[in-house]
Amino acid sequence: MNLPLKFPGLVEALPTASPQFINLYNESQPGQTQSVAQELEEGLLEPSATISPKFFYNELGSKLFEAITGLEEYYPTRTEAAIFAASYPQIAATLSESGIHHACLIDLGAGNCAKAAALIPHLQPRQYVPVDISVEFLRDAAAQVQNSFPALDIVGLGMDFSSGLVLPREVQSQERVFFYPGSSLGNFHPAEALRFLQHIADPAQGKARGLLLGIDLVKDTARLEAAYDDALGVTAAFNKNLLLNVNGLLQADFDVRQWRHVALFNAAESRIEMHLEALSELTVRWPGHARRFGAGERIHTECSYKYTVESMTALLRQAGFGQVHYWTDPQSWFAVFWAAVE
Ligand code: AVI
Repeated sequence: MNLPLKFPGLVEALPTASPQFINLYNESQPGQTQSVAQELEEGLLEPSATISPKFFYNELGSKLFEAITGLEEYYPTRTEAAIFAASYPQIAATLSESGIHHACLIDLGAGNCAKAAALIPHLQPRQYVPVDISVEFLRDAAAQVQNSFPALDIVGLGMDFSSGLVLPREVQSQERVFFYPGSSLGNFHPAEALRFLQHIADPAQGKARGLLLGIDLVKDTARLEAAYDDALGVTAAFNKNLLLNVNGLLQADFDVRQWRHVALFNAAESRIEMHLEALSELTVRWPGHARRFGAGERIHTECSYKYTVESMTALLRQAGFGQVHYWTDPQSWFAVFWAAVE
């Protein structure tokens, strides 16, 4: 997962050659023009207040997200895992038929590296590059991958790739295969998703052979909404914890007891929206500013776009990818795509 904003830019190497870790986070990355406080303040002062979902993932938020992935209602994680488990041989064969051998596997939002660790025996990459906003988070995970695959060259990268994906020269320049599971692309607005995909497919980059992508599919509204509003209230806690994180980052005085979790499927936009709704009229203060919220007024905290096989195929083609293959589960709830760069 993309984790919080707490690690200064530095380049560190462990005593052993692999895994090595490179932290590019907080260095001047494309698009990083504002401070965290400015970004939060701007969103809160908009007529319809917003907070970026990247602020979900402080330490507690990351734990809450992990808990979400184990919930009965949150089908995407286990459904994607089942698709991979059933399809590894075909996925490996598809890549091999495209002439891809000993790839450099670039794992976007690698988190605990578990999904890639299951893929590695099938793809047999020469290099594995887990990328996450927190290089600290990657350390233990990458060390475990290294234990399981001692000969594999591992380069952990700390970077916020949502604002640009410029890879350092330590990353193998040929046969790059991007791995973006978990439907995280769905948290981008479609125009941003297109830009992100275009960047990966861009022949001017010249290095990518393709993208292995996991994406959640459109389905009935009740199932979608239950996945984002579970009976135990874990997703509600995940959403409200955003306010605690903002209190820390902005020295604001949000009181989580004054807010209600709202999750709804916006069919016209094909997205789940998460909001926090003020239970009564209230004012939130932070140094130099205040924002009044009326009773029932909302802060928009997340969009999770749901695609069809057709709409995702069209987006991949529009982004410049060539051949597109996909695998899905028996209920067509989730899909794994292989999009080749030709
Ligand atoms: C990380 N991302 C793909 C999750 C999703 O389903 O959009 C984040 C999440 N938000 C609430 N539950 C899970």
